Formats: sequence, structure tokens, C-alpha cells
Amino acid sequence: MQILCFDELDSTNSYLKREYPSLKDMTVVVASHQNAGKGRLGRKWEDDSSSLLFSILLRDSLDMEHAPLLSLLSGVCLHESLKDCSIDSEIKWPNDVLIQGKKCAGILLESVVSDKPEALIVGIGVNLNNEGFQGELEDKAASLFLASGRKYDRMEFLKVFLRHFRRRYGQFRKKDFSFLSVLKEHSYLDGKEILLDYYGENLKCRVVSVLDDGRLEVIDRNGRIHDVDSGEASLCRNYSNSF
Ligand code: BT5
Repeated sequence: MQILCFDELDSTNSYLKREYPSLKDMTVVVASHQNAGKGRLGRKWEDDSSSLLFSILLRDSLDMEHAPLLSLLSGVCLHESLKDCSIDSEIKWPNDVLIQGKKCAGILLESVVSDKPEALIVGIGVNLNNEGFQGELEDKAASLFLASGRKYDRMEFLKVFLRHFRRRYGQFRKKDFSFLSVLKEHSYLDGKEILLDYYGENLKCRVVSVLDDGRLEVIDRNGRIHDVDSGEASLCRNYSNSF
């Protein structure tokens, strides 16, 4: 597994999108800082140089049918890595990891497709040693340091994560999706009221649970059940008022 390290990049995902033709399956790119870190749907990923920011390139034997599950798989591996640091976390479908309800990690899964699928890129930002957050993130973000009072070595934490990822991705390739049971057990959204962007419509609903296939089962205000996958729906926000 080749690990490429940079002091600064625009975005580790963007780097792999540009450079993947010359790189091997499972190449990992790490940056100490990103000047154009990306979240999903054009959103930004902020860092103050105290985070772990990396992307993994997947090129061989791509399973595009199950590819969206890789975001959930990565969330489970982050949860397991935090557990190794004695930090409890929950996984917020489809791509966040939370410590005491605050986001400490986000996952951005991107694909490169031309005539055929060329690459999948799993990008992950983990707030490691942040001593605080500003503005919009002040009350919403967590870091491992804020949770534990300890500072973490970026490469050590990456190694822990990659150990979990290699094992889980090996299982995934054999169609063993047992990571989903960990997700179900540590799912943040169960029972919560949320607003989903569902085929362009805002759907106010209550989460029932994550299903065995990784979809999210929700119930709308008319009592109708919907099983949504992350490609069909994105979470607008938690909706605090009951409906
Ligand atoms: C994500 O998007 O959570 C995916 C983030 C992926 C970041 C990694 S870093 C390495 C790789 N290279 C990249 O360029 N990206 C990946 P989303 O679910 O859209 O969440 C974005 C939202 O999270 C923002 O709109 C903010 O509200 C919040 N946010 C931004 N920075 C944050 C941070 N450091 N900690 C917690 N929340 C943050």
C-alpha cells in the first residue's frame, strides 16, 4: 500500500481524480492541509492543519453496484479506529461519524467513470487535534483531542484506520457485508426526526433504522414507510419538532 504525503493540496480527492491513471489500487494520499477541501454537494470541508485528511484510491475489480456502501463501510472503520483510542462514537448515515452528537469525521465517496468505471475515491477528514472550532462549526464539530484531552499522531491514526479498512474491504470484495451489523448497532439516527431531500422533495420523516442492505428505513407523516439509499436521498438536517 503506497502512502503519498503532502504538506498542502487543494483536496486529496481532487488529487486522486487527476493522478489516478498512474497510481496503483489502494494508493493513499494524505495532506496536512487542504486549501479547497470538499464535502458533498459542493459543501466545504474545513481544516486548521490539525486534522487527518486523506483519500484512498480503489481501481481493481470495482463493484459499482455496491459502491455506495463504501461510505458506510468507512464510517464503521472510523468507529472501530476511535474505539481503539477508547473513544465512543456513532455513525450518522450515510457519511458522518459523531462523538457525543458532534461531527468528528466526514466521508466523501467519488467515482471516475468514462466508458467504464475507472476508479472509486474514498476521501476522509478526521478532526484529530483541533483545540476548538469557529463560526458555523463551533457547536457542531468534535475532535479526538476535545473528546479525550490527548493529542494524536496523524500517521499512527491513519495506520489504525487502514488496518480496519483493509480487513473490511477484503470482506466487502467477497460480498461479506458484515460491517453493516456494526453500523446498525451504532447508528446515530435511529428514532430521530429528519428532513430528507428525496428525489428533490423535502420529506419530513422519522428514522426507523438502518436496514440489512444499508438503506435507511424512514416513516413519513402519513405513516408511509420508505427505504431510501444514499444515492436517492441526502439528509438535510435533524428536525427537532415532532410532526
Ligand atoms: C462530508 O461532507 O462530511 C465529507 C467530508 C470529506 C472530507 C475529506 S478530507 C479528505 C478528502 N478530500 C476532500 O476534499 N474531501 C475529503 P458533507 O456531509 O457534505 O458535510 C460537509 C459539512 O460538514 C459542511 O457543510 C460543514 O457543515 C461541516 N464541516 C465542514 N468541515 C468540518 C469539520 N472539519 N468538522 C466537522 N464538520 C465540518
